[in-house]
Amino acid sequence: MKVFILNGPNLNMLGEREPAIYGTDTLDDVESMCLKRGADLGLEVDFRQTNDEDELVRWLQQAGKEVSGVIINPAAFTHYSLAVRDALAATKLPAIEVHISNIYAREEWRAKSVVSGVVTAVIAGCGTYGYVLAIEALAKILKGEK
Ligand code: CA2
Repeated sequence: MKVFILNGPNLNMLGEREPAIYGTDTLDDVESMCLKRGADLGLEVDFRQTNDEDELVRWLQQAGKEVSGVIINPAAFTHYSLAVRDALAATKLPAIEVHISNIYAREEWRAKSVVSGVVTAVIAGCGTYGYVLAIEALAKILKGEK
């Protein structure tokens, strides 16, 4: 079974700046961790990052046709992109929203996600380990063990 792990803007800078908030793992480290855990659980993980809203929407449209589930860290798009929300909702797939930081314990504007209302579950504040938790949860959901 194939799943997408999609990452939004600036997450390519992970590990390079703001370690106090986002930790020291790079996005390549996170990808390796996800591919390994996915393989353990029988999931083929396609891990992607973009700074471009249009590209993220196109990947979500592709997801609806090609994969069984989606894990998404929409990054700043979380807080305002109705295009990402609509595209995610249109997939009709199980989806898990991941945030490395606890968006509810930071600036007030970060506590609002326009995406959370169309996902199966949200994981926030577990650092990059949140991606592993999301893979484990998605694997269970896809096996019907929710
Ligand atoms: O906590 C998260 O995972 C976020 O989705 C990360 C986004 C932020 O806009 C959300 O509110 C919460 C920011 C991604 C930018 O990541 C950087 C990483 C290192 C250095 C600079 C930015």
